[in-house]
Amino acid sequence: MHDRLDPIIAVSTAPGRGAVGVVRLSGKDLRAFAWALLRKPLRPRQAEFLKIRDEEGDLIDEVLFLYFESPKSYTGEDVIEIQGHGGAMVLERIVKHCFDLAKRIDQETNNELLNHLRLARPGEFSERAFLNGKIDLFQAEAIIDLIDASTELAAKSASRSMSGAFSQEINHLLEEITKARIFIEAHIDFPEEELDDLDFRRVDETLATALETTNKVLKQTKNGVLLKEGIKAVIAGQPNVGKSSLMNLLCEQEVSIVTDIAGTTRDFIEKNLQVNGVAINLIDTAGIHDLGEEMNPVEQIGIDRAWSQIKQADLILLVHDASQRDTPEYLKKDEQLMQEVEHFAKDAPILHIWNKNDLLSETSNESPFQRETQRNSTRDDQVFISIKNHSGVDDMKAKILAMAGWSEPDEGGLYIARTRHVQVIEDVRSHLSTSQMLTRGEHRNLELVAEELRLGQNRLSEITGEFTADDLLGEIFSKFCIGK
Ligand SMILES: Nc1nc2c(ncn2[C@@H]2O[C@H](COP(=O)(O)OP(=O)(O)OP(=O)(O)O)[C@@H](O)[C@H]2O)c(=O)[nH]1
Ligand SMILES: [Mg+2]
Repeated sequence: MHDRLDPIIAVSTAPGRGAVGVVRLSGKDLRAFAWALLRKPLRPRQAEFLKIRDEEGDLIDEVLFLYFESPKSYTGEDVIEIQGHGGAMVLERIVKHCFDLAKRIDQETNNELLNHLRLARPGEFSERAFLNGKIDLFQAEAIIDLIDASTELAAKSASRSMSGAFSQEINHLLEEITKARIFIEAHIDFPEEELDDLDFRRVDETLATALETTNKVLKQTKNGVLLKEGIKAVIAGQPNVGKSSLMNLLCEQEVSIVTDIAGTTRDFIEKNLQVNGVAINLIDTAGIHDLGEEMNPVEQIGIDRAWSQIKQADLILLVHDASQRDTPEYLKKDEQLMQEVEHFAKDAPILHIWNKNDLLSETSNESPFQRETQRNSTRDDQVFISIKNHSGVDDMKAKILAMAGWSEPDEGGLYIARTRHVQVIEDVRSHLSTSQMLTRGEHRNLELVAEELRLGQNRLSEITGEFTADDLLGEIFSKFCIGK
């Protein structure tokens, strides 16, 4: 366990060459240190030009020096930022000089604290900001998400989360739960004041409102996870149905080879793209079919790899050939493939994409499939397209996003979030539903309602970090970069 009182130091800029590099220090009281470095009166938040020299008096670097006085700093402690030239060696020498200086001050002035100066762990500056109440845990997580953001939408959403807007929504929900809890606990404490039906209806209404807010927050959180993590979507299907054509269409470039020869794609092909701002890791795979007698080892490896991709997918785009939908032999194989994919995909949803719709109009309008097409086009897990004619593409994209768990953001806006938050909010929802059940009918039990609400309240507080175990904190901040 690192001591939370130790002053810490780190190079805050990314390793490698750069015009400027930043060394950052944070500690409860860095005035003596800042004075020893600067040798003139401290003016918080004002840049000072400074020549840093080593113990022998040789110049290490010419830097800009900034001092932020506690509590008006990123960490809430005293913070010093030294902006030097961005080379690994020069920054390392500045850090070493700071250690030497701290030791000297400690010897000369008996400043015990400075003797404990040590290198910061990853994320330790932000951890201190959290521990000192400058930001909550959700905001701290958003900081690293902003740094990691790979799309513009993810970056925008992360900065919105960082600003505390989403924490406010969580706190609002927390207030609603607290309100219901106070009402109920008051009646448990004063049982002589019997609750009548009207009171129970009031509790029921409060819980219904809280549940409504929870569902809204859950939708936003799921969107937030998608923005942060993106999804892995695997294109699968029988040979020659248009999988690689779909890959190229979505990537808007020729990444996969397309020919009319069945078995064109052998190895899987991977590409990162965005659909309406959501990052998708899209994978084209070899057509799956039974190789039978004519065992081709290369194709077999390709098919095995397709299966291994399907097993890891978050979403499967199962492509079918609509023009063969009235061919019993094709249908039989398709049926079997669908069952196998469902089995291996586990929880990943499957979007059925019926391609080559253009070929249908050339056949009879009375085809049974044609009729089914009309009937099914509104189903959420089916879409009919023609890559050749570019028809049905927008509908397909919308369904891809919807199946990935994306809901069109309402006035609540977009925030970045993590799977941990979704799990928390799902648990809160289940505590609220149980509470609601326990206020209704014969099985009313106020003690149990109060307990469910307490559990829900504690669980929700984990998001902002009011109620978070130390090991979870350690895990969260360890994902940060050093110096942040
Ligand atoms: N008419 C028509 N032909 C299409 C359509 N989409 C793809 N094709 C054709 O279908 C053939 C197979 O396309 P691919 O994209 O290579 O199919 P695949 O599923 O990747 O095939 P394998 O890699 O062999 O499994 C090509 O000749 C495409 O031009 C479409 O919407 N309409
Ligand atoms: Mg292909």
